[in-house]
Amino acid sequence: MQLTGLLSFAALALPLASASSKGNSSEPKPDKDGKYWIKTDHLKLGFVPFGAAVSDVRLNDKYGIERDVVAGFDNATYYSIDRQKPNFGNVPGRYANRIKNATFEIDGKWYNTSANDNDGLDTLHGGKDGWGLRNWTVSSYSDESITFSILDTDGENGFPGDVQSYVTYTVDGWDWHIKIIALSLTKKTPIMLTSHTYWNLDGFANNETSTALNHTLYMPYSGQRVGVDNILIPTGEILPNAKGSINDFWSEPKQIGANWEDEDLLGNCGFNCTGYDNCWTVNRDQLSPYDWRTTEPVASLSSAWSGIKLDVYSDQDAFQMYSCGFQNGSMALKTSQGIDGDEDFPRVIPQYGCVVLEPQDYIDGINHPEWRREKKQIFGPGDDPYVFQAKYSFSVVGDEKEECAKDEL
Ligand SMILES: *[C@@H]1O[C@H](CO)[C@@H](O)[C@H](O)[C@H]1NC(C)=O
Ligand SMILES: *[C@@H]1O[C@H](CO)[C@@H](O)[C@H](O)[C@H]1NC(C)=O
Ligand SMILES: *[C@@H]1O[C@H](CO)[C@@H](O)[C@H](O)[C@H]1NC(C)=O
Ligand SMILES: *[C@@H]1O[C@H](CO)[C@@H](O)[C@H](O)[C@H]1NC(C)=O
Ligand SMILES: *[C@@H]1O[C@H](CO)[C@@H](O)[C@H](O)[C@H]1NC(C)=O
Ligand SMILES: *[C@@H]1O[C@H](CO)[C@@H](O)[C@H](O)[C@H]1NC(C)=O
Ligand SMILES: *[C@@H]1O[C@H](CO)[C@@H](O)[C@H](O)[C@H]1NC(C)=O
Ligand SMILES: *[C@@H]1O[C@H](CO)[C@@H](O)[C@H](O)[C@H]1NC(C)=O
Ligand SMILES: CC(=O)N[C@H]1CO[C@H](CO)[C@@H](O)[C@@H]1O
Repeated sequence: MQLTGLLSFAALALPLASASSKGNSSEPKPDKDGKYWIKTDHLKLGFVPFGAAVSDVRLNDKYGIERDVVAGFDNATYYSIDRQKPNFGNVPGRYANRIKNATFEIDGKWYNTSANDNDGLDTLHGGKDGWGLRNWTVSSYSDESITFSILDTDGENGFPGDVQSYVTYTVDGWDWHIKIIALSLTKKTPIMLTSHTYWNLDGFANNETSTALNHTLYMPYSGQRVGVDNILIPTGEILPNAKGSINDFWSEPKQIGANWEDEDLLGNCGFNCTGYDNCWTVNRDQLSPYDWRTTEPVASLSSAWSGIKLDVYSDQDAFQMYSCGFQNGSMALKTSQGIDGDEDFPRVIPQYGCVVLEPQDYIDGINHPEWRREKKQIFGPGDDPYVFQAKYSFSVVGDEKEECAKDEL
């Protein structure tokens, strides 16, 4: 059984490792800050081994000014030093989001996982030593692509069996591609992964507002969401997002802050929390056959101030969005971000200053067998591997240079 698993994994890993043939992949070398960069003419992305995290996403805004649109730290070393562990840009694992009561059952056997959330009531992002908080290995690196790998062994954080995982990030023109593969080598285990990136499409340099509440979000396939209790544990209910309600981002694009005055928004993201930290389902089979790479994005986020727009294409069946309600100004911006010398805009991430977007599967599906997510979330030796794919496609709306070029034609 184990051999079959390894063989099928080797077959899968090969095309991964040679995903980008250009550039020099002989010796992975970070810059002086410990960051690994991949680039195109339009995008410059930085990565660190801690959590296999994206540290920087840089592109020009509509004025031609370079913006760094993700939260992160200035250097790789600080990711391990920082005490808040905000999961900036990382791959949480082996099971993203929450596990109710830090326990689950597979084939009649109960397992207890590291209870690192809500004062020990549940597991968050794989537990206290989850994948997002470990240094991954750089297993291949070129000018346009980087692959990180991790081996998570039997019993770590309470999960059964060895799991080997690879994440490959590739850039191409205006697109950032993410592919995550994980193979369960020895026992049946839950696996659910994502990319946990905090976005501010103004590079935290908007001189009219420091929040991201004016960013516009559209999730055309997300008419429903996973119901949660007041500590954000799924109740099992799949709830409707009626047209015009606070959680409706499907009927038309809407600013994140559009319903901020609505009293329903208090408690929508847990006890005494105003805003969003919710898992929307992605339902599109019934509309037409789709190709996740080319059919409409599952989510689009844009900011009129910078003109930067992000279209998220993904093969995942759910989508978490968090409006950064727990940020409180205690995280410093990177030197590449913010506004210098303006006391109205201190160089920190304010509450609601970012938007976290996480394509993933139905959260805590392992404790809701009635949702029938087992093929997507439980993997054993010899099974097909867990696969996550996404394409983050950028564009700049109202680019003055582009408009000029058009006028000249
Ligand atoms: C790749 O990098 C190594 C070490 O940095 C260097 O010796 C080698 O010449 C490079 N090869 C190419 C094709 O650039
Ligand atoms: C590393 O990054 C942290 C946080 O971004 C910063 O406070 C610190 O000064 C940096 N250290 C060095 C040596 O650059
Ligand atoms: C899991 O935790 C529960 C509650 O603390 C305990 O009763 C049970 O024995 C534990 N199971 C295992 C397999 O450790
Ligand atoms: C990750 O690697 C960095 C740099 O080598 C090191 O300082 C840090 O202690 C490591 N962190 C963990 C959690 O292993
Ligand atoms: C705000 O930023 C924009 C874009 O960089 C710039 O054009 C404008 O002059 C700035 N306004 C102020 C008041 O600094
Ligand atoms: C934010 O959006 C609202 C509604 O569209 C608009 O009235 C307001 O001027 C915008 N604020 C900023 C600072 O861009
Ligand atoms: C709810 O949050 C507000 C600040 O957002 C705080 O002032 C208040 O004390 C909190 N209430 C409770 C019951 O925790
Ligand atoms: C901000 O949040 C962090 C992390 O939860 C906490 O450690 C810190 O005490 C908070 N600071 C303030 C001023 O509330
Ligand atoms: C047995 C046990 O601890 N049950 C708890 C599981 O988690 C919910 C919250 O989501 C609690 O209400 C239960 O008490």
